[in-house]
Amino acid sequence: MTDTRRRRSAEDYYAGLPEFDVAPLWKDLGNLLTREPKVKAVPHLWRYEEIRPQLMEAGEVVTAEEAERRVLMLMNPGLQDRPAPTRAAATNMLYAGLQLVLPGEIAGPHRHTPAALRFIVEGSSAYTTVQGERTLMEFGDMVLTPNWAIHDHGNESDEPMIWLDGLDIPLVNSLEATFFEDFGDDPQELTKPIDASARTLAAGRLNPPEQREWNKLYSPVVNYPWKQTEQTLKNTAQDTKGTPTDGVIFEYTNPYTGGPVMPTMSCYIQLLAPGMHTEAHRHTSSAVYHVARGSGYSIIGGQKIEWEEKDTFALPGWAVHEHVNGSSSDEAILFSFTDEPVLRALGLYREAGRERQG
Ligand code: GTQ
Repeated sequence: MTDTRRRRSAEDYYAGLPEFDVAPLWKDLGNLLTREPKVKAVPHLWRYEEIRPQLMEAGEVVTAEEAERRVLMLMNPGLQDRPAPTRAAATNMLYAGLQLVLPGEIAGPHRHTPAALRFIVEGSSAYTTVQGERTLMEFGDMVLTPNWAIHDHGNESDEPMIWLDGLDIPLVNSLEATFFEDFGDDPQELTKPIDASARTLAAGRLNPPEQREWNKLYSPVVNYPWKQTEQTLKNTAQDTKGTPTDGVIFEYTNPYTGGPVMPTMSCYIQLLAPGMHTEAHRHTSSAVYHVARGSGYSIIGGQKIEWEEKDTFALPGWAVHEHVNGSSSDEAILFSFTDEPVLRALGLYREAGRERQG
């Protein structure tokens, strides 16, 4: 049988394809399968000195109760053409925000599938209650509110409380796996002693028998207290300058597994000795850094980010970076959270050394 059809022009062929909801791979291959990650997030600094007044003004515009959570979200300028559910992002998959709870305020209990962590920036002894366990928070404490854990905040002290929120909202929204449930305005009932997990578990070496039954993907510890964190850093810094790329660095861990605190995000604390200039490297994971102590700069993707105490900055995935402690007398301490556990779990974590940029 002979085919008597006249072949259409290629142009007509392409024009006809959308009608069938198909498209030619060969026209798009280079966009779909890039030689390296094409990262849209940009290196960015949020200066506390600038953001704090904006946040305090939010305290006059809206109550914590009205707002549900009074948070200024840190919006990465490179991601602002995304749709709303993933635009609120400090890096590709990480959300960050600064939250204010004023004296006497309550942010009522709720839960959601995106997981959260807090790093306390300012204030003293406001609380977060997680699944019936209340923790009183101090500067530098790192507090977990994992996937689907009921949590509420309140401030019974007489000073404002401000902390950095880290959540995996862009990731969970990309996966279309977000659920949310509200439990009203009253604080949840306390079913455990205050700071029970911090007092019994944070040493990380002595675990109770319940570790054998723990079947959650996250750490049983609610609060990783700054006192212990800082002491560990300082003790170690007396003996060593730590790793070439990160100085003295520790990962916060789930004491039952030694693994990251949550399946989607891991947290680190690092100390840069006076004058330290780290080696440059890059990795596919992204991170949000917060300056706990000291001042200096980081060079990220060729851009100099000059940071001071309480500033927050974004490290996009695959961006070459190095950190410099700008002081010749004082230590610098950086807190960070990262999406590294996701990339590792999926076999997508890569790391490479690079020449310094400055
Ligand atoms: O404190 O529960 O920054 O639910 C975003 C969503 C904080 C919180 C955020 C939240 C919270």
